[in-house]
Amino acid sequence: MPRKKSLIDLPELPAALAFVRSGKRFLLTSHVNCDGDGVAGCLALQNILRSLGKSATVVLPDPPNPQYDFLEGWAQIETADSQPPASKSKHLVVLDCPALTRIGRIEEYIDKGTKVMVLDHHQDSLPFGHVNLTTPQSSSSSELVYHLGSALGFQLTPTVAEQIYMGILFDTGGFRYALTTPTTLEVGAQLVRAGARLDLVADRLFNNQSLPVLKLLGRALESLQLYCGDRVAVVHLSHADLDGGMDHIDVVNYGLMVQSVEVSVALKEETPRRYRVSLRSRQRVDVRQIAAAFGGGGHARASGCRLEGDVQQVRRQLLAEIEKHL
Ligand SMILES: [Mn+2]
Repeated sequence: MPRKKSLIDLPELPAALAFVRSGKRFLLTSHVNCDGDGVAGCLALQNILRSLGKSATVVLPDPPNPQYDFLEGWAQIETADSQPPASKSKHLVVLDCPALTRIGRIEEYIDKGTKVMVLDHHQDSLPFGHVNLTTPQSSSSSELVYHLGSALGFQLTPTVAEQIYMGILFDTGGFRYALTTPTTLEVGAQLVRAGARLDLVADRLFNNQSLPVLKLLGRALESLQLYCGDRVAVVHLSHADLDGGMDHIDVVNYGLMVQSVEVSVALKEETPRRYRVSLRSRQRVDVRQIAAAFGGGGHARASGCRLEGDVQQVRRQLLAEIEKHL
């Protein structure tokens, strides 16, 4: 990567560089139900650290989604054991995670001597690390890995370029969401120049469903209903649907394809009567505030929370809150 002035303002960049230089063995992790940005960012940072002669292991709270198995290093990702390791890691990097409460069993990998660095781009990110390389100005945590690697003088390889590119593509929906900045596009160009195969990554990310899952998507769309004068779309997936593999589709995005819809909601019944709620908005509504009203968080255009009850209760509660913001 060219070593010139950083493309983005990161006040804690010097502290992040010192953190990397002071460590020998690094553990890299992300939030529970780690998404494409978290997986790709961890793998890219692992390669950057190894290029500096460091040892780096990716350990996630749960098994990574096989959708990302084309990324080099995916098969070596470890999953947190119920038995945490006897010797705890001294340097832990937590990517794409706004709060320490969201790393699940990885918490058991930390003791008083563990130095923690956070790389995150959520608006509501808490500075829970000793070093916090965080800014909502970045499209993704993977983009932050690019800026960190660049400041470390890392020479991009095709492998790392492709990993970072995938994380960015995932979080920006293919450079389409509002969190895409001019800097994101510049970084994207550098990554493609360095060998990221943009057609392959887009294909693997967006055209990578099995036929049964695609059929389930059809069923999910059948459940789509409009509320609040057709400005809110709600899809509902039962526990049985999720068991069928429906969890692998980001069904919430489909609600926004309806012209009149401003806010799209997906209710996924993770366990009976416990719903994971995903919220998306087209332009105006800050769905992070809606999620926050129920203890959740995220971004202005994409957020989530959890609610308990039967589907009618959950939907009623959400619609009452959404209506305040329409
Ligand atoms: Mn992210």
